[in-house]
Amino acid sequence: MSDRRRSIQKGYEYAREVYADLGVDTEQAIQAADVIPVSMHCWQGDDVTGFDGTGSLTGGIATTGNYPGRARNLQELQADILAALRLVPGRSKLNLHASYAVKNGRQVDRDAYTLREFQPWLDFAAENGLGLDFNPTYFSHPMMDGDLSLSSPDPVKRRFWVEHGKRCREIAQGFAQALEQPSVVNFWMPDGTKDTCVNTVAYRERMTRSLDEIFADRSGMDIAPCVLESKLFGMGVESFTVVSSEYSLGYAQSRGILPCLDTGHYHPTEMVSAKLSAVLAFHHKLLLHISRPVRWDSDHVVALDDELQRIMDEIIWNDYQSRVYIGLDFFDASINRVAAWAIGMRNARKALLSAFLAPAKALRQAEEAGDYTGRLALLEERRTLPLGAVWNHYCQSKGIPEDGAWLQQVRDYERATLGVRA
Ligand code: RNT
Ligand code: ZN
Repeated sequence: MSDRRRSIQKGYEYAREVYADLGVDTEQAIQAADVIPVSMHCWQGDDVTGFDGTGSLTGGIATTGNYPGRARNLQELQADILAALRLVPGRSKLNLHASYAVKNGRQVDRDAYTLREFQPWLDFAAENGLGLDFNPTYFSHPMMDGDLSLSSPDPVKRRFWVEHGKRCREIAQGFAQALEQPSVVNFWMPDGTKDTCVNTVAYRERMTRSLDEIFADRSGMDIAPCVLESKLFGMGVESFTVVSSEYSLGYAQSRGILPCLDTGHYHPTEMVSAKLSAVLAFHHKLLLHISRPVRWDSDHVVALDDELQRIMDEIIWNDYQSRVYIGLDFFDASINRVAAWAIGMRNARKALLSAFLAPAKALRQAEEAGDYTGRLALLEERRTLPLGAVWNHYCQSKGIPEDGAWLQQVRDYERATLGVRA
């Protein structure tokens, strides 16, 4: 046995005792965390460029940085996704955007896509034991009306995008049937205005009519649940966003679909972790887009910060596992993109593991007894429990490189593969 292996084992033995003293079984925690699906977004690998669009990113979102090695085609993107997933323990799904359609020279546009354009992705998912989630792409396309899609005053453009939404539902249903697991379809549209909008009602009425058409057919909602993602603002769309938080919550509730909460889509002091039990008091399920906003919706790589931990604590401590779909959504082009994926995914999984390892029972007992002093003391001590020792043991037991070991694999991959992309 290598020295490193031995020291991870020793660390784990110590950690197991520490957690046992708090009434927590580390093996059970590992098992429970391992089976929770986390959906990895495909768009970190190519800076949200996709294969079918104008090549430039629109819709008020942006990637910054020009780190070498961006994936430029299906083969490169799939290879990079696998390189990242080799560094992530637990059950993963892949979250695709419609702009990653594989047309192979066919003249077919987004309003007419079928499963055929996504067959290579479906094969890839099946071969690698991945679930698939899906997103219509309402940006980077000539049929966008500036930053308007489903709320555009132009009926031809609106029609095109309504049809796109319907096609995406059909495709996701195909994914779900083939992979025998749900495929979540997330609708995000950048629709809004740069400057003060004086007829906000007209935009919202058009949006509602378009969405109602897309969701009129209720079949397949169980295997391909539909979700509406809200937003506060985008670049060039600063003053008015049609699908704001209130709109998305109200629409989803009244129409029997789900809301999506993206952690970057609120005012800077508003926390998604604080919204989960409020939203789930009235909605059956929701989708999370976990990102990291730095001063604005900057989509930095997900860090293991207080907010990520609070989100996972809320999910796990409240037994919301089956009611919250967890997806990641960030795009950083300033660092190695495979490493960006690995860091974000490993952090999401670490926070999940930490939520299961936390002395939740003791914390609740303190709270119920009115012992807020004890609650705070334990919450603070929880921060320095030996999570890393359990994590490294978990990684090792799954054949995934532990902390300190995975980055070398990325560097090797960079030297052999990313670095030779001209
Ligand atoms: C944009 C939304 C949306 C996108 C992806 C690419 O602000 O967060 O989810 O990031 O669909
Ligand atoms: Zn998002």
